[in-house]
Amino acid sequence: MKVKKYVVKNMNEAMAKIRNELGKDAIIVSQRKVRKEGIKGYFTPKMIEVTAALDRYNKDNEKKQSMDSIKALIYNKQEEQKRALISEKQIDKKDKIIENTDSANENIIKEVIEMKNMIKELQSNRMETKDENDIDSFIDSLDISKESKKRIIEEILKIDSDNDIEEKFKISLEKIVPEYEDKERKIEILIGPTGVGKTTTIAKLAGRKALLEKKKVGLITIDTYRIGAVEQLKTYSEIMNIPFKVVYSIKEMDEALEELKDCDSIFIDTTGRSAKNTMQISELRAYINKIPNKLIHLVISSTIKNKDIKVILQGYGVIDFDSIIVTKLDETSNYEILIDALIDGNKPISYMTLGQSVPDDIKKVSKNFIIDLIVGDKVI
Ligand SMILES: Nc1nc2c(ncn2[C@@H]2O[C@H](COP(=O)(O)OP(=O)(O)O)[C@@H](O)[C@H]2O)c(=O)[nH]1
Ligand SMILES: [Mg+2]
Repeated sequence: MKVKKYVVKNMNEAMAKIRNELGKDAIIVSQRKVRKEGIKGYFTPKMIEVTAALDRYNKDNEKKQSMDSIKALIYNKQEEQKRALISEKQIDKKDKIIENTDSANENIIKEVIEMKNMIKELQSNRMETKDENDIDSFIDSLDISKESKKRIIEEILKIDSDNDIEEKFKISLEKIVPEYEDKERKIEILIGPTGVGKTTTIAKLAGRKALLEKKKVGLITIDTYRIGAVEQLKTYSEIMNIPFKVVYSIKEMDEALEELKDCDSIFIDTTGRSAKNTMQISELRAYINKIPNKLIHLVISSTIKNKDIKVILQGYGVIDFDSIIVTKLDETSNYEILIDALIDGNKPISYMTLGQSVPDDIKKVSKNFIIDLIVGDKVI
């Protein structure tokens, strides 16, 4: 801490001097009107005495250095006081700077100001450390992948506010969670691993379109591998009385789409593929590439582990899907898995499914809904 007094005619002069001598980081500690010393002082306008300080304390210093600087400060002050006692009051006529020439009282005031600032600085350093510990233990408590933790910490550190860690977490999610923009496309395709709920979700989406929106809906399945898979969707199509086509080859896809051309909406169900089997995924991609005017949703289950989510999203990453549908949220209360899905997938979540009931247990979700769910402001 460097403190200097300036006796000047006006504040402009003071600012120029402070800037020149102490630099732009100096702060003004006090200012008061004074007279020049001696008889002359009564015949000249009052001057301003400005005290400015420059905090030279380096935030990055270790504790030892801060202790050293306090020791040095105290030593300097003691020396200063000794000098002050034996020296005459003087004004340096050249630049009107009074340095180390004030009374012992003024030195004490100066010292108190410096010590106060020093304590403030040490306190704020301690708070920063406490804050960092808070962030670490909070992030550690989240059941998410290492990469997701890193990403959230990055966002939290960008936040320049006094909010508590939970609020900072929420603010960071605002940056991470994208909003799903509903693109009206005639064809919607669901892809994803086996058993996550693709067929059930197709039935829900088709049912809502047909029953609630009164649209003409068609269903196609290319899931001809699993025994019973065709029957499952066929049963739904019969209950809802909507046309249903089974496609066994890429060529048949064109024909099925042609036959359903009068429909407002067509939903296509696919076979569950292992995300690790690149051959199977490439085959699926070949089917999908043939389909025009489409929206692709990747279906994942909220009941799987974080590391599996990563594998699925990486494996399916070769297909340019538009959104993620998260199923079976009724079976878990770990909504943190949504963070991994969003960060690993880098795609918005469009729907969540919350049970086996067709067509009721599905919900289109907004960014705010997802954030509230993750931070615990909402339960489902
Ligand atoms: N609890 C619960 N079960 C679901 C949900 N969605 C689907 N399922 C069940 O998950 C199982 C697999 O669903 P299915 O649609 O056949 O999955 P697919 O293999 O991806 O087509 C079935 O027993 C469904 O009833 C859901 O949101 N919640
Ligand atoms: Mg299925």
